[in-house]
Amino acid sequence: TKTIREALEEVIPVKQAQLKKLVEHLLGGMRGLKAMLWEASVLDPIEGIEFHNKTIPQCQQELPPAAGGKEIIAESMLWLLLTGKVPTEAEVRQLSRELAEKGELPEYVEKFIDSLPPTLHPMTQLGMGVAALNHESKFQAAYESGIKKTEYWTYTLEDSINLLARLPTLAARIYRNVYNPGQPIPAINKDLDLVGNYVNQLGFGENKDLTEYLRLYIAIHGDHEGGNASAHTAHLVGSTLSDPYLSYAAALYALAGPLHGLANQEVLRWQLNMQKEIGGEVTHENIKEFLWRTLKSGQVVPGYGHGVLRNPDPRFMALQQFCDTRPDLLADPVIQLVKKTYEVAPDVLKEHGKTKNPYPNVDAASGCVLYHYGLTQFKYYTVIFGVSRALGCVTQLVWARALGLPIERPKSLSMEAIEKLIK
Ligand code: FAM
Repeated sequence: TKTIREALEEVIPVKQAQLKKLVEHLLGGMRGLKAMLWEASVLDPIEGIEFHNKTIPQCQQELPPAAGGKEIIAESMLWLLLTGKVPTEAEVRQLSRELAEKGELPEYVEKFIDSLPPTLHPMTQLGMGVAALNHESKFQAAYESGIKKTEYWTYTLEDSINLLARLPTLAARIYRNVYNPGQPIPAINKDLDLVGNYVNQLGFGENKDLTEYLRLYIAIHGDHEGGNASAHTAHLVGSTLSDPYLSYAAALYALAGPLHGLANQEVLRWQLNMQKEIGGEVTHENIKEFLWRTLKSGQVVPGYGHGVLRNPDPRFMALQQFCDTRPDLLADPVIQLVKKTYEVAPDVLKEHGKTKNPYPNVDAASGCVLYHYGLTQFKYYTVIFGVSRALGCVTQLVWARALGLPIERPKSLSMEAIEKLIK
């Protein structure tokens, strides 16, 4: 009698051989497959992301910043994503106030988060906290009471606003628990924007440059059309009429993968290793050697490559531009290393010849500025991405319910069925 392991050991090589034969017919990760409606943004391989046809520089020009600030804020971006319109300053201030008023966490969530071991990855904690917030879901309660389909979107919007309001408070509490246990968390300031409050609660409120950086960061990470793993997950889970909390909790666990959002944590770890190995004098030559060592050891170069983009990511360019205007950032050795890596990595990746896109994505730049400003715990970086990506995901949830989009259910095929198709 065979064990289940022995039975599998026999089947796997047969399937592997079958797959090899079929490989050119399989849709590798559904790349390029047009299968989803997503209104808020479209990703062009060359031009990069456009939010309702507006590029990042256009958004920087047109969207109202925080009082006394220059960068795009989360509220302006959310308004644009949801409505397709540029908000007025008064509209943005009103939205900031609404979010601030709804930002407190329920006590049971505070207690739950405080009970988690500080060694549990911050992204795992964030997803758990967001899922627990579904206790509060207005959509779920209304669904149970028997609402009409045409009313779904209003309850989805209400949950979405509550989720967006609470995400930074939750994320800041996780930061406090993991890195500064016992430290008090400042109360939400009703006159401040969402990210202004988030930075305050993280304990960096005095640093106006970091606040501006995170405003820009959170606005431009907000949406990247629908096919990326986190956005698609939120959409898929939401299509079952799971409420926005559960849908977004699922999305966060897609974001937590190293090929997706966790790449920003990985980039900084990798760049710091590079710095340690290279030592004093950083030249293009020794960066190249380090890149080849990474590639030859079978690892990916984190922060490079993309499923859709075939040019440097305009989000990377916007974050680089932020550095270019500040002498303290330009003088930072890690920021210089990121810049120098960008000067050589595309050629190395072209020569390596595997990746379809040898250029940097947003994660190549996002962590080094945080590091410079003293937010040095890079296991936390994806949480910041997670605070941001909710903007696009909840926008889609509201529109999916408003348009009555159906449950997602693509067709899968076995290898035999594919073979029959291509014979
Ligand atoms: N370094 C080394 N090899 C790479 C590479 C990189 N940066 N990017 C792609 N490749 C390889 C890839 O592993 C694949 O190899 P195999 O044929 O051996 O499987 C080959 O090149 C073709 O891949 P592709 O078609 O160019 O890329 P995919 O669309 O399959 O994957 C990424 C896209 C982003 C997952 C991939 O480029 C990658 O792993 N990059 C590094 C991780 C990263 O930075 N992720 C963040 C992406 C980001 F924008 C985000 O989600 N935040």
